Amino acid sequence: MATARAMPLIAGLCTRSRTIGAQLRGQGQSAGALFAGAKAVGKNRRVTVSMMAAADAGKLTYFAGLKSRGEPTQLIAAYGGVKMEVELIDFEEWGKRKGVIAEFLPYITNPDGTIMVETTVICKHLATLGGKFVVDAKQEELCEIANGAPIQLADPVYNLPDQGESFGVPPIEEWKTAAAEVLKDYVTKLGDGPFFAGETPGYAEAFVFHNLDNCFAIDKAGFTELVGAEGMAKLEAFYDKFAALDGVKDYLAKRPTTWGLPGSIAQS
Ligand SMILES: N[C@@H](CCC(=O)N[C@@H](CS)C(=O)NCC(=O)O)C(=O)O
Repeated sequence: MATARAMPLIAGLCTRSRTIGAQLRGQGQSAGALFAGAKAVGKNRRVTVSMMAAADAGKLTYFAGLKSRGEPTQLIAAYGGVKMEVELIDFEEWGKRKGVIAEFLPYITNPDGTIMVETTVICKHLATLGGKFVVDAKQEELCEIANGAPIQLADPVYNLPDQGESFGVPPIEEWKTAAAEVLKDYVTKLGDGPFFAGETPGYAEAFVFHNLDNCFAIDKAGFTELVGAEGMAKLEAFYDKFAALDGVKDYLAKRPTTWGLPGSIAQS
C-alpha cells in the first residue's frame, strides 16, 4: 500500500516523456566483450571457442510490483542472456534516491559504477550487450513509439488507482481510442511478420510486447473492437511468438503474477 508520503512521488509515475538523452550514460560494453579463449588445433589451425562468459550489464533498479518500464528491459536482457542483477524498490526508498542517484526509474548501475537512465537508451544498450536482437534505426523509432504516449500510458492505466486519471492520464475510453490507433499502426508495421524486423526480432519488440501485454490485460475485447479482429489476430500471433522466445519464455514463467497498486485494473 502506498503511504501518503509516497503519493507525490507516484504523481510523475510512468507518465513522463521528456528525454534526458545521454545524461549520465555509462560506458557500453559490446557483445564483443564476451571472453573467448581460442587455440589452434592441428594442421588446419581450427579455432575452438573454449569459454564464453555472458555480458554483464550490472544492476537494473525499478519499482517493485509495477508491470511497467522494468518489463521490456528485463525481457531484452533475458533473450540476450545478459547477466543483470535486478533491484526492485518501494516508493519510500525511491524518495531517498530521486534526484540523488537518478531523476527517474528504471536506471542501470553499470559495472564501472556509472548510472544509465532513459528506458529507450537502456533497451538498446542491453540488446547490444546480448547481441541477439536486431538493433537498427527502425527499432530505435519503434522503441520511441512504444515508450511514449499514448501507448505507454497503458502502464499507469493498468497499474495505478483510477487508471492514473488524477495523475494526468486521459479518461480511459479516450485513452483507449488513441492507443488503438497505435495498435493499428503496429499491425501495418508488423506486415507479414512474424516479427517487426522480419524472421529475427528486434529489441524494441520487447516494448511492443509489453504494450500488448498491458492492453490485453486492460480490455482485450474492447481493443479488438477498435482495432478489428484481423489486425488483432496478427498482433496476437506476434505476442505468442515473442513470448515463446528463448529466455523470454523462462522470464515470463518466473515473473510475479500480482501487479499494480490497490484500486488499479491490475488488482481488480
Ligand atoms: N523518459 C523516462 C521516463 C521514466 C519515468 O517516468 N519513470 C517513472 C516510472 S515508469 C518514474 O520514475 N516515476 C517516478 C518519478 O518520476 O519520480 C524513461 O523513459 O525512462
